[in-house]
Amino acid sequence: MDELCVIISRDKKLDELSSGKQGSLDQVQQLPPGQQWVGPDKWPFVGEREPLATAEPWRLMIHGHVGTPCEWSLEQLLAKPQRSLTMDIHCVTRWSKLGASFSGIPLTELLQSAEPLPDANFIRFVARSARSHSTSLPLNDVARLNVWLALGYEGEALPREHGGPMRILVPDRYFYKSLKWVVEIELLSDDQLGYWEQEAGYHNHADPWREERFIASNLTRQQTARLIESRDFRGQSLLGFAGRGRDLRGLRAEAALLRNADFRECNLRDARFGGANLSNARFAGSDLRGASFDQADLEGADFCGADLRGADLRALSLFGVSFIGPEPDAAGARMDAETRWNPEQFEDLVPRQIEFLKQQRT
Ligand SMILES: Nc1nc2c(c(=O)[nH]1)N[C@H]1C(S)=C(S)[C@@H](COP(=O)(O)O)O[C@H]1N2
Ligand SMILES: [Mo]
Repeated sequence: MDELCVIISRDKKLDELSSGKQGSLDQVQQLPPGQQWVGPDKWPFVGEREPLATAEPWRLMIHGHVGTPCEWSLEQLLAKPQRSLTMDIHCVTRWSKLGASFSGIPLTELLQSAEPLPDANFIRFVARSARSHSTSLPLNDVARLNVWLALGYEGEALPREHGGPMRILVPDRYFYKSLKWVVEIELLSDDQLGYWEQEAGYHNHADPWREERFIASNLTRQQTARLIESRDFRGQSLLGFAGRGRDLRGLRAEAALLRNADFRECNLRDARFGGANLSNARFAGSDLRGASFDQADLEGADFCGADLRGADLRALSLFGVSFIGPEPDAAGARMDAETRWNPEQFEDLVPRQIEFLKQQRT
């Protein structure tokens, strides 16, 4: 998981910019927070260096939740009208390359042929590489962000080390969403975390303008990877932890600071949150069977649709907690006779929530 990065000092960058080598000082303003301009005509290599060596000709397929699975050879793709895309590249390792010009095909065009089904919510890209590298996006982002299949770079074929003969480009996301050597595109109803997102704790949303680099913004990449591997969050400060959809079964998070954490759709069976600060944390759709929140601060936490069977909710504060959404047909949290809470804390809750909890005991 070694990433190469080129970092030049801000002063050197300003020198280069003002000596007119590329662009103008305006470019400094074009950089998202925490990024540095890589310099004129530079493009570092990051991650895997080469595709899998195979004699099979290049092709691209779209499958999964589609009406018409499709497959194209490289020649067929190159025979389609090639359009140009100029974009800024922002690598999570803090270098940015501005105004890179590519040619290729907008991905929406290829997706139209495959006829995505109504339950297709996510798109996953898989590389022809030794580790079948992958990444994913919400399907809506393909049109919104102008996602591209790139086949050329600055008038030439896309260099092999940079993903040639074809790669995905996702403007306005960190470059780890731009998969090199794409061979397979799969439409999914539920998201599946990609390689860096799963292994290194890279943020699954990856918006460089919001600095969504890692699932916990105050940790380094190594710390994040260790954290996920160990599932030991005890006593750690992880404000805004972006863990949506993760398998965190058996998590130890006693006394952790997890305000605003996103635990939606997580496996959190038997997780221990004793004494943790979970104010405004989101648990919608997560599996919390057997989890313990003993003396945790749950102010404003959202448990709508969570599975709380056997969970211990004798928390410090339930002020503003939701177990059921405001809509008349909303799915409430699932509870059973083993779910424990303090009835004295009902006064922390609004009437709709109290009514819901009472129904669980009748
Ligand atoms: N197949 C594949 N695609 C990948 C990666 C990888 O390791 N393998 N790394 C990602 C990361 S982290 C970055 S920053 C960019 C780097 O692309 P580049 O080497 O062309 O600069 O590719 C992305 N796509
Ligand atoms: Mo990256």
